[in-house]
Amino acid sequence: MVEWSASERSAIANVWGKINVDEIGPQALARVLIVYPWTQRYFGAFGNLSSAAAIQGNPKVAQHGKTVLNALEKAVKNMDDIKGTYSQLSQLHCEKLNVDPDNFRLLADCLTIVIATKFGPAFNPAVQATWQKLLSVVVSALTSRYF
Ligand code: HEG
Repeated sequence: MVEWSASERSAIANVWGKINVDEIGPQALARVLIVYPWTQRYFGAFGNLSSAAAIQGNPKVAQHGKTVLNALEKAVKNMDDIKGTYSQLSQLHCEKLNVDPDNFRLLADCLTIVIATKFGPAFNPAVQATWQKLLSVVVSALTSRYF
């Protein structure tokens, strides 16, 4: 069971409150597809992913990036039961989508980089540590139905 202190809860709420899902979601997913090109294999139905510019201008990538970040909001709103919150989503990624769970961490890292770039000095090491704690619980929850 993950414990969250009052200051951790407020740091997460603060970061989340400054995130524009429609901007950060597309940027984070595009970054995954550009930096780790093997992840493109899951998005064969998304059309043109042939260059960084194509990925960044691809409306399906943008839409799915928003979907992913909207799902992340569920973790922020249910910090005391992230595993339960993502149980079905984990099963979907494992059994239907066949996504290698190592990729969850890659997405988490790209999201952190996008946020750090956007927020600048406000995203200080203490805030980063708490934010990454949240993402590591999310990654673990999304992986939980694989085993
Ligand atoms: Mg996944 C679908 C969330 C990482 C590949 N992803 C979805 C859906 C959600 C979601 C909410 C829609 C589910 C539905 O239709 O019921 N994904 C989600 C989160 C995270 C994540 C919260 C990590 C934080 N996904 C992820 C990664 C990959 C991936 C790393 C592959 C590299 N997701 C994937 C694919 C689909 C979804 C291929 C189906 C997309 C589609 O066909 O529209």
